[in-house]
Amino acid sequence: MNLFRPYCIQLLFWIIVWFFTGALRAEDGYQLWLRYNKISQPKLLSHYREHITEIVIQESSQTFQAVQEELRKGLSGLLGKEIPVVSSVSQDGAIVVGTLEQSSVVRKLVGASELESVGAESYIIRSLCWNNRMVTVIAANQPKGVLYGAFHFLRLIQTQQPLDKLSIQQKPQIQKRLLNHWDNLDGSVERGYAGKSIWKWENLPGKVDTRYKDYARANASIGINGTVLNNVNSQAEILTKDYIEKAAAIANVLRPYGIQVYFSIKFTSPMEIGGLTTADPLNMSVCQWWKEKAREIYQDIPDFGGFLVKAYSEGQPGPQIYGRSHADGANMLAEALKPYGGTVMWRSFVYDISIDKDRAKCAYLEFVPLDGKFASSVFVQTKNGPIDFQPREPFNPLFGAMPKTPLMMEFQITQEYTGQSKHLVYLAPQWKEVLDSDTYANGPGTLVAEVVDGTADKHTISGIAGVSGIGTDRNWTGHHFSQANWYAFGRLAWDPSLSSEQIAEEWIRMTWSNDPQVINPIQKMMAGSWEACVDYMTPMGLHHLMAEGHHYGPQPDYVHPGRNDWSSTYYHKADANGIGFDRSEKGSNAVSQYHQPLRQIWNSPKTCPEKYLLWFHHLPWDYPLASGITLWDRLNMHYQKGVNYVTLMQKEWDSLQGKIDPGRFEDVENRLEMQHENAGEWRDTCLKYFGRFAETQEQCEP
Ligand code: GCW
Repeated sequence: MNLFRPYCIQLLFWIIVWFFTGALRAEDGYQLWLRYNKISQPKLLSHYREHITEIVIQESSQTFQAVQEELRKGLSGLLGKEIPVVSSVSQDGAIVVGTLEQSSVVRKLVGASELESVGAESYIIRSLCWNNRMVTVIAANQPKGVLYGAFHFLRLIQTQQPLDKLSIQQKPQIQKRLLNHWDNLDGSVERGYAGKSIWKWENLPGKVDTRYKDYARANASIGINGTVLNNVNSQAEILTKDYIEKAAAIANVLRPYGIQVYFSIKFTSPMEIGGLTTADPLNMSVCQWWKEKAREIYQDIPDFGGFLVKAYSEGQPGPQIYGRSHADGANMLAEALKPYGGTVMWRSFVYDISIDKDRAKCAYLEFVPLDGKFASSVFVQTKNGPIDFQPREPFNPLFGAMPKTPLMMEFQITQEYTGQSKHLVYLAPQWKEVLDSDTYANGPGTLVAEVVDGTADKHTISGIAGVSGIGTDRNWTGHHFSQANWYAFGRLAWDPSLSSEQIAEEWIRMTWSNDPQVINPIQKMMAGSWEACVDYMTPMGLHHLMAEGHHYGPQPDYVHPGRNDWSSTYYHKADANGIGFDRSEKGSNAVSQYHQPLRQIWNSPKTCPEKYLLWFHHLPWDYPLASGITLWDRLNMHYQKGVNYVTLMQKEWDSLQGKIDPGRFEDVENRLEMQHENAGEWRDTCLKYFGRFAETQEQCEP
């Protein structure tokens, strides 16, 4: 007996250790921001337990099953006890969830007029006193709105907000909020850094991966309502019967979560899989083929969203082969989808430099003349900047130049040019900079966000797309912090006026911890991480200095053997006389594609903001900046500043040891170390290369 005693004490000791460190047990990031860990502060917990005692649901559609499942899972996790689902209010703390049409309780609590004006995806969450009972109602016109409301309600608890006196009304600012997967049918992902494609085409339709449902939950929780399953560098096979059936199986999982599926299509599909000899959009048999194809798709996927098209760009075929325009191609597809309400998203990512030697000008020159020629269900999907998802670009001048065409914004969530899954770079500030830019299209105060949400030009459709960074990695995105970019994309798509700080705080609280000692350092890390990346990669308006092909590290000396505009030297134009791309009136005159006063401000190096200086100007190395510092010295400062910030992020992160679960802590720690090393490489390689010119330059005439 005595011999046994020390073991018991030891066991007890370990049980106590296990209990108190329970919250820090290794996590792998799979749950994303939907962790639903039990609230640990007793006071808060009793507040929530008081306000949540039962879930009142009277509906049973698939979406309502999803709502019920999520609320049960979320609330039982957060509150640490089962919350019963009932069909009528029986006590204080009832959470009444439903639509006006189907739920008699909702009808009693909410006036029809309140919901009438808000639209299909909107919802209200309100604290009420009813029959002397304290209740919370989550109500909407459509089940989908209720689902969004339920996720919002869970978020309130996850971020530890009080639940009394709730009065929330939400409505998405942008209608189509899509992820674009650049996933190939062989399971690889173009510009994917988080493993393989999550779509297991070889197992579909028979075997449906359980991950699809978690994908749907995560997306619905941030309001994403559509997903393009395959790469814009498309393969015709996606339109074969087999693949339509496979996609239908995915669509069945996503549907209850309000997510429609879309395909990227290859323009020559009628020839490749349809046996036709042409893909000319004005040819009757081609039009007929697409109509038939649309019919076939909608038979299997009744809520199919539509087609995304990369045409006549980077080797993809397009209507131009037949002497037809982008509008001819897009309208033919729109006609085929019309009976079913499908949408066409025609990309403006084209740069035929026979049109203009400055790649940044090409899309504008091709697309602006087509404004007004697209069918009403066609979006022109446009990247945020005029080149290609660079760490920083001025906004794409197409925003504000095609008032008769709804422009769908395309952001890149996957970090092709921003350190891939090795660098911690929070991209919301980049997207905000673009969305908040004034195009001056209808006079001062016509923001890019307003062009995108349709209000600037009174469009009835609006859309935004993010190129997905999702893969089969256990944590979905490779870097744990890349999850923040997925999250932020969804939140900004819902409401572009949210601040990047606000979004970061929500995400941190849900993904890491509600402890201010964790929130503050992570906020700090994220806040400056994008600017740091710009600094150590491409400061002051530089762009496309990345290594050829993989686009990860620096290669400022790269010269493409065949295409000038695929060379780094084409973009920075460094020589003994200076550095930068002259896009002023004296140069390519790309400034003329912007409205006044931007055109004028950006045209002069004196007034052009430093962040765009070398985007618009070629300047001598000793060009004196307003601060009195020379351009070359300033460039050096930026590169160093970027690297310093990574050191700061490392310090902040190290301060969190013991406050973050060890699995995720170490993973991020290791990646920060890599980032630091690589940021240093960027600085050293670029400064060494530019220094060859800068430090031999003859001095400017005073
Ligand atoms: O950024 C470039 C990428 C290509 C991509 C292309 C595009 C899908 O390097 O990989 O192709 O843009 O957006 O079409």
